[in-house]
Amino acid sequence: MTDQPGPGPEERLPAPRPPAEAVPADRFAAPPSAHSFSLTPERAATIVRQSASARAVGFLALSVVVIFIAIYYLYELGAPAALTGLPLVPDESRLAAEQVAQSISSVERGYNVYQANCARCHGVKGEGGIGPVLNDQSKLFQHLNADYLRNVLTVGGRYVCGNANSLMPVWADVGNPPGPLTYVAIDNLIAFLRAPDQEYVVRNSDTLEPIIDPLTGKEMTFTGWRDPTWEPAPDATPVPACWSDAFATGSTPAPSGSATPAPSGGPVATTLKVTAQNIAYDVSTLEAPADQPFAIEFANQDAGIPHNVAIKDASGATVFTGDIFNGVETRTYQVPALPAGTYTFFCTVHPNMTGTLTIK
Ligand code: HEC
Ligand SMILES: [Cu+2]
Repeated sequence: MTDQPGPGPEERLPAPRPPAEAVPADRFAAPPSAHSFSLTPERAATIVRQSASARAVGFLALSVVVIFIAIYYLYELGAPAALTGLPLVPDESRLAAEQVAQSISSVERGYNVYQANCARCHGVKGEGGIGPVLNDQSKLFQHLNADYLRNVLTVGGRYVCGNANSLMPVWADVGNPPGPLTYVAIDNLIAFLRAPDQEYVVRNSDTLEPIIDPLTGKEMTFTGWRDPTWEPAPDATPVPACWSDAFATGSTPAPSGSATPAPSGGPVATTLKVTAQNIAYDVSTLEAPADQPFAIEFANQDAGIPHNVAIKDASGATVFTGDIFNGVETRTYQVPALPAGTYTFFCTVHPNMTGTLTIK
């Protein structure tokens, strides 16, 4: 092809081909065996072998699945009693173990909620203070059940004794007025309050990492309060619905508050004055002469709240317990003669109300 004009229209492309001529060749043919429809004995044997292996593979695969299901069943739901104790059989189902792990973490979170919100009134170990004791077995046995705790935390302290001026606020954020704690925090708190007396790990409330005691280098732990094996004595009086009823002698004004009989020999020379107001004593130190009976004029100014004055010696033994009574009222306790020494006076109801009594 060139840019020059072509020689003429009869020579345009495509150029006509010469007619095709068949090339002579031998016909290609398969050997006679290809045309036969019956199997050779070798081929038949191979096919039989192959299908047997295929069935074996299938059977193995099925067995693996079946065995897996059986093992997984035992792992997840626990082995039937007949199998436990055999080697390789787990003692505990995974679901049960998981439930235990979750309740442990609930208790550990509840511990933090308690220490942050409740310990200042109910004591770090629930021993009581401004608020009533919580770690008492007879209370934990039935009185402080999960429903009751949820009600107290939702309604506030007035749920306990019907005291509208209760010092204990509403804690649940669904209460009226709403408190600071969410449903989950309350659940964890209840789990903590009712935790059995095993050891738990103190954890950081954000990271949930165990907290290491800087002195010992070990994880800090705490122990649950409730002894699950505890049972009340058959003749025990049930815990009163209102905690202060356990203390109050209320309406019957007793002339002498002392548990020990008033000392004979006329009026005592020394009378100490103690006032309780807002769950605290007005004095932190008292002084009395040695080996002489004396009196304590005790004014309870907290309306409807029980207080008393009790005395323990340096070894912690209680040497005098004044009657517990509700305010507002004043009673005079007759205290027997005490040897010289340093004593502690305290309120039986509120372990954080204490002071020092010096006898000399
Ligand atoms: C300001 C102090 C204070 C704080 C903080 C406090 N409480 Fe109380 N709590 C009380 C007082 C006081 C009572 C007694 C109620 C009454 O009679 O008014 C009480 C009662 C209770 C009771 C009922 C006890 C019984 O014997 O029936 C429970 C349970 C309780 N509190 C749990 C808690 C928990 C849990 C927290 C932390 C979220 C908490 N309290 C925080 C003061 C407090
Ligand atoms: Cu008191």
